[in-house]
Amino acid sequence: MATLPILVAPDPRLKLKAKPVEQVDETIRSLLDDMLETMYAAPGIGLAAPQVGVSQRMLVLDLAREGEPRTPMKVINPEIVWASDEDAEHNEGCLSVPEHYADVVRPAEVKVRYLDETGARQEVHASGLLSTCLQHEMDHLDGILFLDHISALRRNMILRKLTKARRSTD
Ligand code: GNR
Ligand code: NI
Repeated sequence: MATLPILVAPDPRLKLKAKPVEQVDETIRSLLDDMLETMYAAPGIGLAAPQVGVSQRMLVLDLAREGEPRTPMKVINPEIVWASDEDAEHNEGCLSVPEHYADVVRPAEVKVRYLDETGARQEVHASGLLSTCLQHEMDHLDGILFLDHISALRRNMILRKLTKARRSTD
């Protein structure tokens, strides 16, 4: 296992639409394990493959709190098959937008169909933080960041700060 470097906005690779995983094989399983290790080390509650420079439709999640047993979830080729009419607002952060947070409105509940790490079809009905996090990670697969859900004014303010912070470390 290995931890992978996490891309930070405004990196153009975060804007790409990821390609479906064609075959759930050892290479994919190994990548998912590296993504989980990277997510736990960060630490974060979710990580999508494009954040580590892999343009494929897969993500990992674990909502367990520190000190609780781990509950890793590996999600391949996810699709939202149902979303509630009701919305919910949640304060979101992103490992690719370090140290910035914003309230984002999304459907409160979603039903997501996906493949697990054995290639078996799964479906989950998500609400609360799981719903928020699944939608946040699935956005990454389409090149969308939580910044794209807030006002252009706030988005550009955060992007300018990230660009400045990057320059000062170069
Ligand atoms: O660690 C993360 N926390 C978080 C909090 C609220 C809403 C979404 C998230 S996902 C984020 C990790 C990340 O950037 N995943 O793409
Ligand atoms: Ni994110």
